[in-house]
Amino acid sequence: MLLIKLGGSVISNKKNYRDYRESVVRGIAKNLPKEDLIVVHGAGSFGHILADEFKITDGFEEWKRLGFAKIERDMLDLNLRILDALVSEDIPAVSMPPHSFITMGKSMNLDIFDFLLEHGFVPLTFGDAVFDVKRGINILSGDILMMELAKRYRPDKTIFLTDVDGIYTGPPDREDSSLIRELPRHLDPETEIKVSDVTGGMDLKISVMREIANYSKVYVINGFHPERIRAVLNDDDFVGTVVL
Ligand code: ATP
Ligand code: IP8
Repeated sequence: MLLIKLGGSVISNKKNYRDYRESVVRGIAKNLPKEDLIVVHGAGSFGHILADEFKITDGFEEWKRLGFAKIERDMLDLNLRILDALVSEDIPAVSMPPHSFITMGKSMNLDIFDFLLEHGFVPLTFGDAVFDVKRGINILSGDILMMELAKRYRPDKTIFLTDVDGIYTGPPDREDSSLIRELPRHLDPETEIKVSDVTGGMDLKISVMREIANYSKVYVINGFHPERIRAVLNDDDFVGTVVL
């Protein structure tokens, strides 16, 4: 089985609200297997901009209600576009919007995924704005869904697509940063020096990837070069990072 996350930085331009990258997503869809597959996508500029503006992770307040509703609308819009790209490539994808079946603070019931997979469907889910037992509302990251799905299904391969070639020793646009080809999942002093300059969202993502590496072989590759998905699936040489 392949578990893949289409990162928000690939499917959208994160700087511009609702700026979708249609041809990129269609290119990715063409390179995906048609079965034994679970697809997760990020929110990119369809989710993060309003999530920050309405401080969704700080919990519910009345003034946030419309912002929350707009994020749900935008995420369903993004999800439908991705669903269309998959189905157009004859991938039998079925969408599972997290806000309709996951409440944060309760155990995550993913049983429905068993039914989909048993019947040969391809589950499609995404990072979403969801309800939360304690805070009322919150953000559930697609990376957390990746972790839960990897734990449950132990896919042979797990791929994260981002807008750069893989995990770098520091900010990818800095001249002294270099691509890390192999990242051990276990923390050891030598590797920690390598990734010591990784900041922000990527820092958290790396912990998730390391956790997933206990259940699956994890790859980080550039979604703007979708042929690299095939290379990973065929065990050919590829440009990117493997976490093992
Ligand atoms: P989302 O979480 O919205 O789905 P995503 O999965 O595509 O998005 P981001 O959170 O945007 O991922 O993280 C990818 C970004 O992290 C890249 O654009 C890259 O510039 C940045 N980044 C920062 N430090 C590093 C690093 N050391 N290695 C790789 N990328 C890094
Ligand atoms: O892009 C975040 O999911 P992610 C979801 O996978 C929202 O981190 C709505 C911001």
